[in-house]
Amino acid sequence: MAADFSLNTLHARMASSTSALIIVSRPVDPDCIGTARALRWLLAAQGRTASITCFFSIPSNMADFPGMDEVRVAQPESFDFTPFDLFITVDGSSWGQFFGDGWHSILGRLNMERIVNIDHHEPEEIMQAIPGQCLNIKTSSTAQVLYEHLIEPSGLTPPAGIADCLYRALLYDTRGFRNEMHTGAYRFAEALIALGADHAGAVDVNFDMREVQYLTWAIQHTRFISDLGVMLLVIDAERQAELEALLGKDFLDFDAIYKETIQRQIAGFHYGIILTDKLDGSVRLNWRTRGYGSHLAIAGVARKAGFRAGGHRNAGGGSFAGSIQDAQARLLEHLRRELLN
Ligand SMILES: [Mn+2]
Repeated sequence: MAADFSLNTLHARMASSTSALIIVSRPVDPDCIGTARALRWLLAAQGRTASITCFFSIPSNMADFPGMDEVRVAQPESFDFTPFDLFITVDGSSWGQFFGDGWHSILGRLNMERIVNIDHHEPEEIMQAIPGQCLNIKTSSTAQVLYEHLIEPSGLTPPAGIADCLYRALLYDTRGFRNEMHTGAYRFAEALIALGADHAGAVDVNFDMREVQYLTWAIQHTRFISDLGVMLLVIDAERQAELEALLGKDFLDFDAIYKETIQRQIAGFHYGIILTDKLDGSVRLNWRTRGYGSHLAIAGVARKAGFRAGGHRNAGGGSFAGSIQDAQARLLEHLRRELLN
């Protein structure tokens, strides 16, 4: 089994490491942070030193996540990687999710043999580059991968605070057991509750008012394309200026309610797509697909339309090199081709 081979490699790498760097992914969310904190605890409990680094800014909705003070935010270009003998990337499948757009030159400074990846996304370029060093299991969350393959077999008991982080990761990635349900997710949840995870605290969500403002704005700007069952939100330069005036520079951090309540929840609309002009000659793609029933995988259609695409089948993202007009036209053309033929 590939997983066993990777697990052995992972154990060997961890056993020979004295100072590990755990690198979290973009989007910075409860799964990557919760998993990173639990991994750091596990390594410490085994007598090893590890630190957690994030090469992106922390979104405002993650500022209150328990233990965020353990996460060091840094610039990858000026970061000193030399004190570390192991690099563990968690909860992402492509290099840019960890090292940003300049990932290629960053990788050139690292010993590729000292990188291991722990993840639950569709395998992508990291798997292609270092297949024997990836613990990639298709399951609810990277937190569950870590728990089942490293924490539980270690025989060590995580403290309540760590169980709580893992529980928040599980709830976030499954949106409260609605999506990405895989074998063992409830068992994992039950184990975390027994270890002291605070369920009431984890589900006590108070949305930022800006999420409501984003939702209102986004609904008004969404194109409901009935014959395709597609909801398309295009955020071009002009609309970005509008959003920035409304919500500030980090307006993209406030799309959670829209994504969860609109994108895959409206009868007759199976695909929720957002195209955002990155204003650097490229376009960001995000999608949510209804998980129930037989629907197209957007990643495949997007790739045919010239996008890079990855993530999960029903929730993912990607990018397009070119104008937002071209991105939109090509994606719609290919969606039409696939959906109406
Ligand atoms: Mn995840």
